[in-house]
Amino acid sequence: MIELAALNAHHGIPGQLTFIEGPGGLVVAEVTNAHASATLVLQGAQMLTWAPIGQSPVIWLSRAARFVLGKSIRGGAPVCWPWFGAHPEDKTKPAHGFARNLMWQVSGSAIDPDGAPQVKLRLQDSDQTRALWPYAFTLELSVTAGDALLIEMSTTNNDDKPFTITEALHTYFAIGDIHQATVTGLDVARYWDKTENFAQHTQSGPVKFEKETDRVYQSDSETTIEDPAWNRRICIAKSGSASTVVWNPWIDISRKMEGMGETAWQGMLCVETANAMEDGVRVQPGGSHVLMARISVEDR
Ligand code: TA6
Repeated sequence: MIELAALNAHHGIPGQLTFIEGPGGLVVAEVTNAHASATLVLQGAQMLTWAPIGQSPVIWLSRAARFVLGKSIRGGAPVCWPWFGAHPEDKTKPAHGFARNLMWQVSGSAIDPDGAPQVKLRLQDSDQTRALWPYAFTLELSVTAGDALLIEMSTTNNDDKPFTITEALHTYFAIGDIHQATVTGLDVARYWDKTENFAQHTQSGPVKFEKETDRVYQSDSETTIEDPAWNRRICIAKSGSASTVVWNPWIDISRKMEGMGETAWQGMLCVETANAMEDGVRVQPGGSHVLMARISVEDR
């Protein structure tokens, strides 16, 4: 068990950032201040919750989520890295890579100039990661939880050979009603449809939801979730990202999916800041790449 007292002494910020023992004994960084409340679990550097003060949750966390060491938690913002989806050659390797299942180290904390607490977590290669992916790397995730939520993930290649990653901030958003929600900002973008064996299509107008939706869009644009049921919109600005993944499992998959809950699909939607499919990122020895998502919410 990570020593909570030492973590709080080194990285805690009195009244704003505290490390606590969360469900399943997992260590959680808890932010509560005048701007927002948020939680981030050290396992997987996974955001669990975030809401500006006065708003209902913006990041969705399943009520049926299981908190188990070494397993991704259903909801929040799991980190998919160094591959997104199934491993391209070896389906026995973990889906969405290994970063979401491993314990990260706290590498820093601060208050940004707007008064928002910032936490930095780091993951480095180990025997365990090199058995799955044979490269030396540093992966760093920085979260700034204020009126807006800023997530920056930087990949550094510490190896002597280049590598290519696919990746995603697999963010689950809380919405009032999937039947009424739409996603704008993807008009005319090309996408691969996983529900049609990755057939390619072009988006026309806003994305609407009438059935299982699982798509990788080629787009570096900002997207907006329009949520008439809760009378608000969620804006997702990004950089370092050539793909946006849009996912809702709908009824049948939700029933079978671990930690999801039977009816939960009606109140969630994933819009993921990613580099996937053809848009993997090549990182040279000594080089870095930064993926950034900035999430904000406003009334409609
Ligand atoms: O991003 C969409 C997706 O790749 C879907 O195909 C779906 O399986 C989902 O992620 C969840 O994956 P997980 O491995 O967390 O169950």
